[in-house]
Amino acid sequence: MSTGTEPTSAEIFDVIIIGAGIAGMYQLLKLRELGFSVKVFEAGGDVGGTWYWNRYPGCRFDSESYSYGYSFSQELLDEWQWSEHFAPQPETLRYLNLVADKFDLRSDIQFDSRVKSATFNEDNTQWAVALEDGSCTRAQFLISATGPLSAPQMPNIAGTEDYQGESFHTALWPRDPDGFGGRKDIDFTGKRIGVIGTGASGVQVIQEIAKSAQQLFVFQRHPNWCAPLKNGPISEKEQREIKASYPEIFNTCSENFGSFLHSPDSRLAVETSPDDRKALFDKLYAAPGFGIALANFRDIMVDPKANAIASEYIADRIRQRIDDPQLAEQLIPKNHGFGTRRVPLETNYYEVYNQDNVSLVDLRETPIERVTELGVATTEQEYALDMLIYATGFDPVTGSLNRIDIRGIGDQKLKDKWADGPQTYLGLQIEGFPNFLTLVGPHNGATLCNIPRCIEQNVEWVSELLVHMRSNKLAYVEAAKDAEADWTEHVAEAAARTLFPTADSWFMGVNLYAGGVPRYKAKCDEVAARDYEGFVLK
Ligand code: NA7
Repeated sequence: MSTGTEPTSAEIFDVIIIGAGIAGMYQLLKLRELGFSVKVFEAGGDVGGTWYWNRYPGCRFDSESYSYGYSFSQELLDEWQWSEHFAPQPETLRYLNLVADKFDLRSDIQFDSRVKSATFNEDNTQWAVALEDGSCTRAQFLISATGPLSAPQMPNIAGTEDYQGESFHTALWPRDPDGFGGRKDIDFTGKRIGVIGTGASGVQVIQEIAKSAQQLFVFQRHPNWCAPLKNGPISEKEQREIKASYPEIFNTCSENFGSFLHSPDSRLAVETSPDDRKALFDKLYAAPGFGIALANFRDIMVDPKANAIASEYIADRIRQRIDDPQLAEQLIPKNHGFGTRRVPLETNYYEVYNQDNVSLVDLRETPIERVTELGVATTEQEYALDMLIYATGFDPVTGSLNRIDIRGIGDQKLKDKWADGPQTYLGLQIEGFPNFLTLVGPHNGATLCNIPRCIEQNVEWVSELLVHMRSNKLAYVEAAKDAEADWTEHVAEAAARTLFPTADSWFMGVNLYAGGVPRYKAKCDEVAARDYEGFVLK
C-alpha cells in the first residue's frame, strides 16, 4: 500500500500520538516510562492543546483548579500552587509548561506539525502518518489525543472574507509567545466590537471586552443558561487544606457522574416542597462552580417536570439581574431546559447588559444577512465595527479526527464509516481501524467529564492494553464488530435516559457517553479483566 514518502527505519516508532495537550502529554509520559518509543506530532507551536489555542481574554476554568490538574505525580501536586479557585488560561498554560519541563516531554514532541493523513498498512500492521509538509513516519500504534473541541468552526455566514477590520476566532486568538498566556495584547479601548456567539467562550470574552470597549454588540442566536462562577483567590489556609486533601479530592471526583467535586442532592425536585427547593437553589446559585447543575436535585436532568422547576428558578435570577425586563426575556433560553446544554459559568455576565456600552442584537428577531466590509449586516441594519470576534465554537468531538484523512482496512475512510454518526467500542477503538486508539474520542466517558480526570483513566487503560500486548507478543488490536454495535447502541440508550437529547448542542450529535464516568470506568475495567473482551487481539 502506498503511503507517500517512505520513512527510514529510524523514523519507525512503537507509538505515534497526535496532539500534545493534556491527553497527549500524559500518554507520552506514561508510554515512555513503560519503555515504548513514542513520537508526538502537535499542530501548535508548543504544548497545552486547548490551553495553548484558547488564549482569548477571559478564558478560564469552570472546574475547580485543584480538581483539574494531573493527579499522577505527588511531586507535581506538592510543587504546583493554583492561585485561584478557577484558574485563568495563562496560569493553566504555565502549569502545562511546567509539566513539559519537569518530565522533559518536548524532546519527543514535534511542534508545528499538523497531521494530514494516517493510513493503516495491513501487511505490516503499522500506521503511516503523513504531515502537511509531506514527511511520513510509521508506528505500530496510532493514538489520537486531538481533543473533543479543537477544530474551530466559523459560522456559515456569507461575506466573512470581505470584512476589512480585525477579526479573530476565540480558539485562534493571535499569539505572542512572550505575551500573557501566549496571547497577543489587543486593546479594546475606544473600539466598536462585535461578538458572534454566546456559548461558554462567548460569555467569557464578552465579560472581558465589555470592561473597555467603546461599544460592544453581542450577536446572539440563542441564549444559554449561565450561572455564577463565584471565583476567588485561594488563601494560604485553603492552599494548605487543598494540598492535604488531594486524595479525597480525586476520590470524590471518581465517584461522581462527571468527575467533578459536586455530588447530586439525593432528593427529587418534584417531591420537595417549594420552600425546601428554593433553599437548595439559593444555596447553589450562591456557591462556586458547577454545583448549580451537578449538586442539584437528582431528577433535574432526567425528568422534564423537575427540569422545568430548575429552569424557572434560573430564569427568575436572570430577571433580577437585568434592568430592562424585555432584554431579560431575550437572555432567557426558551428552546431548552437548564443543564441540557453546557452551562456557561460567568462573572457579572448579565450585568454587562445594563451598561450603556453593551447592546444585544437578537438574531432570532433580526438574523444576520452577511458580514460586510464594514461589519455585520442584519435584516434591520448594518453594524460598523472595528473588530469582529467569532465565538462560534467547534466542529465537536469527531471534527478533529474527520479533518485528518484516516484510512483503515481496505482503505476505508474513517469519515465515511462515521457518515451517519460515530461507531466505536468504549469510545476508544473502531472496527476496521486496528491499532488505532482514540483518547477522549466520541462515545467515550471523557466527553462529559471534568476532562483530565477521564484523560488519566483513558491513558492508563490504553497503556495497560499496550503492555498486555507486548507481554503476550501481540501485534494487532481491533474492536469486534458486534462489540462496537453493542456499545454504540448502549451510548444511544444512555443518552435517551437523560434530557440531553432535547437540546441542540455539541453535547449531542451522539458525541458523548451520558452513562456517567463511574459506570464507564467500571465497564473499561471489566473489559480488561476479561482479557479485553470485545477486542480481536492477535
Ligand atoms: P459553543 O458552546 O458551541 O457556542 C457557539 C456559539 O456560537 C453559540 O452561541 C452558537 O449559537 C453561536 N453560533 C454558531 N454559529 C452561529 C451563526 N452562524 N450565527 C450566530 N451564532 C452562531 O462554543 P464555545 O466555544 O462557546 O464553547 C465550547 C466549549 O468549549 C464549551 O462548552 C466549553 O466546554 C469549552 P447557537 O446557540 O448554536 O444558536
